[in-house]
Amino acid sequence: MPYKTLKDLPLEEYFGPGHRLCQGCGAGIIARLVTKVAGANTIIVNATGCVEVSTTFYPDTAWGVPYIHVAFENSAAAASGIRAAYNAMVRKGIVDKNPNVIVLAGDGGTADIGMQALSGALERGDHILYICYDNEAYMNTGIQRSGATPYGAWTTTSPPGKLSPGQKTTKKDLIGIAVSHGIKYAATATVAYLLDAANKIEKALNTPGATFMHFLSPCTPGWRIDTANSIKVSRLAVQTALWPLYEVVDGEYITTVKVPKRLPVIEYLKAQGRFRHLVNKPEEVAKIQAYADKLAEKFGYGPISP
Ligand SMILES: Cc1ncc(C[n+]2csc(CCOP(=O)(O)OP(=O)(O)O)c2C)c(N)n1
Repeated sequence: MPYKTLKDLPLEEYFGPGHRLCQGCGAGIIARLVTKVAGANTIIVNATGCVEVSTTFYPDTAWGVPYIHVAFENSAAAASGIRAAYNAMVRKGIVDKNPNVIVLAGDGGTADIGMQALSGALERGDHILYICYDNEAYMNTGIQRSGATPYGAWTTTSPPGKLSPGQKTTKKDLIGIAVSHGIKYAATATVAYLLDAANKIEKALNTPGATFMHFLSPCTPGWRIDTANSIKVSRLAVQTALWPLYEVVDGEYITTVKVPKRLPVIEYLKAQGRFRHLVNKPEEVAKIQAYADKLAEKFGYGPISP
């Protein structure tokens, strides 16, 4: 663990203030942390989405490292190509250092639209770090559901009503999908646990081959939360076991942040407007609680404690 406290993080900043992400946006915190840990010798490959539109307003850029915006479908393929080009340039002595190649893509760009390119890169084992910042919907285009939207959440395309709880399906298990490709390192993270996240980014970058990180990224307009509450809500996701923090090293699942006393999921649900329609429906809350209980069992989180 290279970082024991947040004070150990590099002071250098490669993701500047002046980006136009919302106040309280998780993705801005993730971009800042990732570039801090990765350092100057890094290339960011960014799929279409909030991060792209909000950090690259012509003629400005928030990026202090080389950055490329690619189409939604092919961010992992573009990263593979950059890696192959640098491998060749290092071999030929044109450059002496191989950069970190890091993809940043939303859940729409990962769980749905960019899945085939991601699968190809993971299966080939190209040495890239793919980071999905998961705000649990297509936020940039106005909050449409994705394959990573959780059960019961309101979005504009999963509206709750008499016959609908909101989103009708559960989230895709992106880590499970990534791990099934035989990669050596995958991890979950979120912005309320920055030290845990920083150490995972470092570990992923130092692991040969393809690595994958799944970051829960609060979205204040999409989750219907106050801008001041995004860290609190991200912490509640972990404390309720809806977002356990773990890593998968060579196929072995290891919990990195233990939660001996769990909170009931209602605490997470009632903190967000996107679940407002569910909080007085005990049968729906029970379904989400059962989902969290399974995760708690898998990752060794403790019992619910008042
Ligand atoms: C192939 C394609 N389909 C749709 C769009 C329109 N589009 C641009 S951004 C976006 C939402 C992206 O969602 P996500 O990947 O979850 O990232 P977020 O906006 O939440 O950051 C969509 C649908 C597009 N640019 N390209």
